Amino acid sequence: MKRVSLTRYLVEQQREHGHIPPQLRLLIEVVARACKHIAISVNKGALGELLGTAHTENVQGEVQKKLDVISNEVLIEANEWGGHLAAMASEEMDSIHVVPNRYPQGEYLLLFDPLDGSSNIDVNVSIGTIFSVLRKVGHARGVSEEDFLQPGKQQAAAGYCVYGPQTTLVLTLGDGVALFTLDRETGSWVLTEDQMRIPEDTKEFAINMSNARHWAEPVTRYIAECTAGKEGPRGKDFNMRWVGSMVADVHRILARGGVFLYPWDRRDPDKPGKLRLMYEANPMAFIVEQAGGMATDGRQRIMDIVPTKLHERVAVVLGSRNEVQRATEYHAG
Ligand code: AHM
Ligand code: MG
Repeated sequence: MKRVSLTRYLVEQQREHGHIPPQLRLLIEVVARACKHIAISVNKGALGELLGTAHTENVQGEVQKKLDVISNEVLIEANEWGGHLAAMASEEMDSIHVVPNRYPQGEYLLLFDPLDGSSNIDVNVSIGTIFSVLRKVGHARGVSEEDFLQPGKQQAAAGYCVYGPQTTLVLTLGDGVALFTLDRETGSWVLTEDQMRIPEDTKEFAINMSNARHWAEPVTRYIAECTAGKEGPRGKDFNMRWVGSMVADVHRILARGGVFLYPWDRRDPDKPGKLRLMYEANPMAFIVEQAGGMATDGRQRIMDIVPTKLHERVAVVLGSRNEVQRATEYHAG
């Protein structure tokens, strides 16, 4: 079997389709390398004294874990000197990180959730890194938060890494979705699946059921119909899975279908949802759509939303097309 490394995949994509500028290729390779680094730290766990809290809070008021902070630093350090970026933004940083003057400025903007699924870090359950790539539009010198406020449909690339039983990288450059698995013996990312497709129908849903009493009516109705099973209006039994790490839940959906919901709820009615639009929902929506699935906030396509701030939150319904469509129609009604 021909082994295709990430580097070879990118070179061949460039030759065949000519849509990967050198700076974007470098960006993807650098992020993938940083993820290997993060994977090593995640693996060490208690042996590296890397578990537990960092005793700090991020801009969203969440207590940071040591590995949240380390992963953020790894991504910043890996990406700031290569000349491919103008600036970065992260779940773990209040404001944007502009590439320092001592390095050349590139044309891309990188956003990331350095370690998604923080509550699972200390319990040895799959966690991951999510990233989104935008172009810096306009040629004005300097870069500000405004430059980041682009709808998700303008993403040049998106991906995530799962640190689980296997370390995997899922990537889209806007031409389908490819899966790479880290070969720990050679240290290289090997293409293990190309053009991934999400089945249009599913019998599996993912939602945090403990919030059921706070949901809005359309979500209550949708889930009630799923749990009513064969005897209910859907006429089939549904299964439920909730890892609590979006990367792992989305990856399962990419692999075998399903629907993931993190809806608005009454616990904090002023927040549109829990998940963050720019570095969680948008990159996942791009991947899911590229695999034939669908992603909405219950009303509109996630990638059409024009962000008004960096850390904006959003409700999320994504996965198998027919289920997302149904849940979204319930909201419209
Ligand atoms: P994080 O970025 O701080 O880890 O939070 C996001 C996570 C998602 O990975 C996951 O889907 C969700 O929060 C789980 O939330 P809950 O603990 O409410 O089930
Ligand atoms: Mg997250």
